[in-house]
Amino acid sequence: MVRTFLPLLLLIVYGGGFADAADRPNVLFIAIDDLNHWVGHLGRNSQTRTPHIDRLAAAGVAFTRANCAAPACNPSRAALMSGLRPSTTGVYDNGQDWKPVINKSQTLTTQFLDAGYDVLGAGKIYHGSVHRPGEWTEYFEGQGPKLKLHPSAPDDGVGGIKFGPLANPDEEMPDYHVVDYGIQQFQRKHEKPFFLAIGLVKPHMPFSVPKAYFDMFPLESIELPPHTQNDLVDIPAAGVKMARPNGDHAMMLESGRWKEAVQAYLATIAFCDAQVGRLLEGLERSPHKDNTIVVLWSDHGWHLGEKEHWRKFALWEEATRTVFIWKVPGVTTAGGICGRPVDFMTIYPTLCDLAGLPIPEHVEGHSLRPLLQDPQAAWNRPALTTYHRNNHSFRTEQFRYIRYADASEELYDHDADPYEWHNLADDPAYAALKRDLQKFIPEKNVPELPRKADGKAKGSKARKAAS
Ligand SMILES: [Ca+2]
Repeated sequence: MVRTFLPLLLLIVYGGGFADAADRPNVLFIAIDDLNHWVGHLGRNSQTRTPHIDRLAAAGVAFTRANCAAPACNPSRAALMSGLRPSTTGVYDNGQDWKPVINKSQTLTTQFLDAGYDVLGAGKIYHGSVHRPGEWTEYFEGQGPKLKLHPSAPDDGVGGIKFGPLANPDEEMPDYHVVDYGIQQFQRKHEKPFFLAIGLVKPHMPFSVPKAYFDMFPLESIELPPHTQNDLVDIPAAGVKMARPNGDHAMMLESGRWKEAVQAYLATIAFCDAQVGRLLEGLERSPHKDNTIVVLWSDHGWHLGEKEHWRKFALWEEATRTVFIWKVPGVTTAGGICGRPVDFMTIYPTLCDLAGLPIPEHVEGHSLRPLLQDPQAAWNRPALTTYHRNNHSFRTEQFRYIRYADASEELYDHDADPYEWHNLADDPAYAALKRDLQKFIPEKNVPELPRKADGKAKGSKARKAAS
């Protein structure tokens, strides 16, 4: 008896409960680009319209304090896909090549390939849509777009902040084709379980989508995000340097077109949401709907003038907090809301855990399984975001603590100050809190890798419109 049962028992123990590769769940991994917390269910912006993302949130567990590992595309995605923080690899910003410092054996997709999955990718998963051979079964690179501004657009934006409605219909948008690819995979017969990574490039700039989405947000109805005068006066020089108030923000104020940029971002989010909706409907209509884990994340947040800052590239709430949703058959319960502070280093180990794959030794994050099962479960660590060497931001349920490389600091009490207007770092009452959070500073903070020219700078105007 013992001889008969032992191998089966071992398989169950080491296979996470799945006796056979074919029994493992599929994974739908939805990567969004530059979507901040302006989704309906997070309540940060009452004007945003994201019914499909909100429907997914209501069907599973929505995290309300999810933070990226790094507030820029390249380091955020390299960390998430490798399990290695920027402080471990030296990939801190765009333009730093992750490929020489992250081995094939370390990536998330390699774990699923090795476990017998079909690993299918489309669109932007890594920055620049880079995908190395041998780490994917198949990759759909998308189609070169021919996008044209709508005749009603006066121009393509303000300085480096690019926006304006397009003359093209949805069907000509690159994300539309990437979603089509995903829908085709749901309809295909699969011999193996699949890991399907769908990477959407909107709402990344330019905030340019078909005009119908702009029409959803009439300019006269647009409200600016909450902001305060002289918000940078209590911020150390290292923070002001990240805000660059004399750059995009000065130009935006000068132009008088701040509301137009907000309108364009909302429109681009609404387009993104529509594509997520098509993808989710494709899954729901397929035979895989009850055996597919869905995880949706965006690589980081975005400022639209808060703290006199535009874009990501900073360590405040707007740049670091974003959408994060899990729907896991048999694990999550509809309507789950989790307020624990988590960062995206959790995604890799959670997916391995849920699929019954071993979590490789090098992976720095922790599985979210306890929170997926019970969103109120204990979670005793802050979310950590790093931007450039030795600059770290720690988010707890109540506070955000930022410590820059020169040891200057910011501290915000989100219960009293959800927009981070009052820096409390010099108040001695918080000395113990700061010390506690400093314990989470990574032990290793390796030097920055050399920067190469950003790959996105290449290519035609049309290609830029899609990136
Ligand atoms: Ca991005």
